[in-house]
Amino acid sequence: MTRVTYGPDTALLVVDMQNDFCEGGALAVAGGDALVPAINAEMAAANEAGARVVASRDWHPVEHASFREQGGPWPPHCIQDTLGAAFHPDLALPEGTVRVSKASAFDSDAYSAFDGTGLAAFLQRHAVRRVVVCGLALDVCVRATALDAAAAGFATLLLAEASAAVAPSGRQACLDELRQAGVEVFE
Ligand code: VGL
Ligand code: ZN
Repeated sequence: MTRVTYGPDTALLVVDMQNDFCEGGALAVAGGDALVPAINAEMAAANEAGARVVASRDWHPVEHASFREQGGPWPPHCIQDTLGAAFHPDLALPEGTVRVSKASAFDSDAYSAFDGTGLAAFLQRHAVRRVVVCGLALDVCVRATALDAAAAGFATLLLAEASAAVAPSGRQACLDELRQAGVEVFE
């Protein structure tokens, strides 16, 4: 059961629930798949209450700057239009879910769903004041997205149980950092 009261002033932002970040993927995050049922329930609750659902996806070109071969930190992942870049097949995106693609320039990375996408202005245009964040990976793109949401002036909630970290050992430090930045963390 969701602990969030959703309404039209709230957006649920589901970050990067893509095959490459789930079991068997190119950059698999332990426990990624297991989040799907909880996120589906959250999306259904949000949608029913008139909250907008937004799903971001990491959407890299070939030879992206973040790939090891190009000197970046990650193995190749989420290459545009590949199976690895597709949303997890069991993710039940409600009709009307807004898709946001990010990190599509060859020469730069973007961890936050707000980075270079115009998402903040889109949400403001729709009178959204509150953003609820979940998904993958807690210590990378979820972290950056929640920090940007708070910095943009949205009341920001993180659903920690609907998020998993690349480096689980850093989980608590990450949650503390988000709290420090004004994000309300639901554990
Ligand atoms: C992500 C590593 C590289 C993420 C994206 O979505 O958390 N992590 N690119
Ligand atoms: Zn990436």
